Parts: sequence; C-alpha cells; structure tokens
Amino acid sequence: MAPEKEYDAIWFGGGAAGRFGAAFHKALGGKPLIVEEHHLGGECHVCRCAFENFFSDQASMAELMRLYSGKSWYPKIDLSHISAAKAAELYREVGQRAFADTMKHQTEKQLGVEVAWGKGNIIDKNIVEVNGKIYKGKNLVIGTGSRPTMPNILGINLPGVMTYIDHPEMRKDPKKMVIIGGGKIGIGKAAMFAPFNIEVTVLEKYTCLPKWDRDIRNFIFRDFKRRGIKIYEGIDVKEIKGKGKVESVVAELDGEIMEFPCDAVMVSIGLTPNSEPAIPLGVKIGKGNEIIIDEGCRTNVPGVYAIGDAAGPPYFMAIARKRGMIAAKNIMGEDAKMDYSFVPDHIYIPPLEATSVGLTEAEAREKYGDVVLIQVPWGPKPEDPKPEEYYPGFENQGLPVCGRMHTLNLLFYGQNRNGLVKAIVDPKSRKYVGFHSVGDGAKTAFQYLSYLLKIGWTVDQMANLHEIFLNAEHFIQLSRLVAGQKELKGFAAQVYLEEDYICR
Ligand code: COM
Repeated sequence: MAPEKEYDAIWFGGGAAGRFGAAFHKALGGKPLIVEEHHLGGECHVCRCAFENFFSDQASMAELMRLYSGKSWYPKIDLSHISAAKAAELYREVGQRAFADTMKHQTEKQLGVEVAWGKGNIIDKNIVEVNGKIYKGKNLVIGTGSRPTMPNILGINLPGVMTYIDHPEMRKDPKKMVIIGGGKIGIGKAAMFAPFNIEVTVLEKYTCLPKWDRDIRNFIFRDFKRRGIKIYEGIDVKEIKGKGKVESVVAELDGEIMEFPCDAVMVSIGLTPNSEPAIPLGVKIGKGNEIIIDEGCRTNVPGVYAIGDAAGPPYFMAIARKRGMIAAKNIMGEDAKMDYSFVPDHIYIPPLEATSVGLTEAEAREKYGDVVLIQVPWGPKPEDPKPEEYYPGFENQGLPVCGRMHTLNLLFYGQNRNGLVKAIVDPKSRKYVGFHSVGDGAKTAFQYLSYLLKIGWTVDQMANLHEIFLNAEHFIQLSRLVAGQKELKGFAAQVYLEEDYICR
C-alpha cells in the first residue's frame, strides 16, 4: 500500500513529550506527524499533574476548613460528609474533557501539527500504520510513557487495589487506605486522601522520600503524625487479602507479621517505561525496561529516538517535554543535548507543597565541607501547639514563612504548619548549592531558582533582588540579612537540635 504522506518524523505517542516535541519540530520548520490513540497531553490531565493539582487543591481546602473551623471569626464547619469521590467525579466530568479539548485545539488548530488518531502499529522504523492507513517518516520518535510498577504479590488483582491511574475513577470513598510505597507519589497521595476523613497508612520497604533533604522529610513526617497518617519504613508487604475485594494488607516488619485492615490499597512503588512497542525495532532496553538513549535522545538504531518516560527517569514532565524538544532539534540537524542538572522536584502535601532543587544538606556537606544554612524555622517545633497561643521558647518558630496565602493563618490555627525554607550556601564561593521549601506556592520560584543555581548565583546577587513581602519562599530577604558578612557565616546560634524523625 502506498504511504498516505511522508513526514520528517512520526511522533509515536502524543503525551507531554511527543506533543511538545512535535510542536517544536513544526516550529523549527519540520514536518511532524503525531500518532495518538486516546488524547493529546498523555496522563497529565487524565490522572497526573493537572489532576493532582486539582485534587490537592480540594484536599487543601478540606484541611484548611478543618483547621480554621470555629477559630477567630470562621464559622464552625461540619466536614463529616466530605467526599474524595465527589472531587474525582467533578474532575472526570469537567477537567478531563476540558483539558483534552484544549490540547487538541492547541495542537491541531493553533500549532497546525497533524495528528493520526488511532492505535498505531509500527511496521518498521519508517512506516507506521494507523486505522489501515500507512504513514511514512524519515525518523521515528517513541514517546509511549510509563505505567505503574506492580509488585508480584498475592491479591494484587483484587477489586479495591488501585494506582494513580485509577484515582480519578474513584466512585466510592474508602474508610481505610493502605498505600504501598512511600516515594513521591505515595507520600503525595497520603496527604491528599487524609483530609477526606480517610484513615491512611503508608508502607515503605526502604526509606520514604530518600532523596529529599532531612529537614523537609522531618517536617512532612511530623506533620503526618499530627494528622494521624501512619508511616512504616523498612516494612515488606507480603500479601493483599480479601474475599472478593480488598480487606487487609499483610506485611513483615523486623521479622514480625503485621496485618493492616483496609478497604482500599494504592500501589505506588515506582514506574515502568512502556518500551515494548519499540523492541521489535532492535533498540537497546535497560534494566528498568527503559529505552536506552544518548544525550541527544537517540537510540542505538539510527533515525529512532525515544523521549519522555519511555526513556526512563527522571520521570518529570519538564524532562519529558525537553526530551521532545531535544529530539526535534536533532532531527532538524542540530546537535542538541539534554541537561539534567538542577532539575527541581515537587510534591503536593496538602495544604502545602514541598519543593526542592540542587543539593541536600548532607550532599552539600560531603561536597563542600562546612556549608552555611540560611533557614527558618530552626530547631524543635512545639509538640502540640494550641491555636492562637504564643509559645515562649519557640520564638524561632513564629517567623511566618512559606506561603502566598495562609502563612499567618497556618501559624495561628495550623498547628505551626507555617512551613520551612532552607538555602544551602558554599561559604567560600558564596554561591548557593541547594534550595528547599515546604510551603504554599514556592514551586513558581523554584523554576527560576534552578536556573540561578546553574549560573552560580551568589548570596550577594540574591541580596540585590526585589522581594515582594510576604512571598512563598523568603530567600531574598533572608539572604540580604546575612549578605553583608565578609566571611559568610549565616545566622548566629544555628545549632541543630532536632533528631531525625523515625517513621514507625
Ligand atoms: C499537559 C500535557 S495537560 S502537555 O505537556 O501540555 O502535553
């Protein structure tokens, strides 16, 4: 059969990577075709970034209402009938459809990128068949995404076991949920479900959020404890039990078998790249099922590229989109390379967010020796702070940080949940090496902070910027307070008093 048309590249999969790559390819003057079965934009607006943004806003609202209820002039609010399923339903009916239409309109109409709708069948590296039509491309770009990794344990297929993909499909509110896996997805989901009166327990085989700075981890896990979210680290899940549906999770901790009753299980132990469609092409596949690529997103097969999650970690939308952009440039004859340095990270932990870029304190100490911390608050937090009370001896906790909204509300009524900011500086060069925050809204700043880290931004340069007080981070004002020091020492009396939080 003669090909429909010939393209410079066929972008196999129209998720964040393929959609951005194809758009960039077209903007560079190329002739791209996207092959997509379901919708453009991939999982983002179905069950990931956009959905989680919405759902964590809903969870934040619930949590803030709970905290503020009956305090100051706020009315007493009855939250006994709130529903995570209702929140999911609204997104399903409005959000998913609105995003899908926007993506389609933007891609096809506004950007003029052609899409072949239907299940693509890769015949060879230059030919793809969709709905019986043949499309020919000089290059093939695989952007087929990833899927949740599922453990091979008894009961994994029981009704009531879900992953992040099923979250928007939630039709009934669980009472008790066990989350298997305490990485970024699991911890975020725990914080999102708990405000809806769902009893949440997280079971993590190793360490929760192992790559995050210890102060951020401590902040999150102490907060979880106060809210009744249970976390177990070093626990090995053996089986999911139930007759016809999930009833409990069985796990082993220090040689002891424990059983956690529940009516829902969320599995979040990691992601597996969807590399299978590319295997017949002869591309090299790595240990994690990822398509192996070079810095230019090229596979070992000439003319075949892989982008987004299909090419393995970091699993992050910015990386997916950038891989698409780099592949587009290389298809058009440039020699572009991915830059994985200073990629920020972010978790919704309603009502706050945790954001991070650069080195953790431990990594910075290993690399630079004695680093300077520009951090608030500092030291131990009050155990059980009462709303609207001042805590003598906890002066340092009172400094309002971290929020474009709610900063002071969270200090007064939020059980001292007014956040944490931490900048790490190499005192010799006066350059920042890492930024970390728990608060509300700091992710906007972190997009730009990651660039400042890359260009070697100093405390003195930061001190010259214009802050708009109060803001979601506080790095400008805090840095300005110490930038006058000839020999950079940071704040006086910063002696760490708090032990690491142990998740048990
Ligand atoms: C966002 C998906 S909903 S994409 O990255 O814009 O395609």
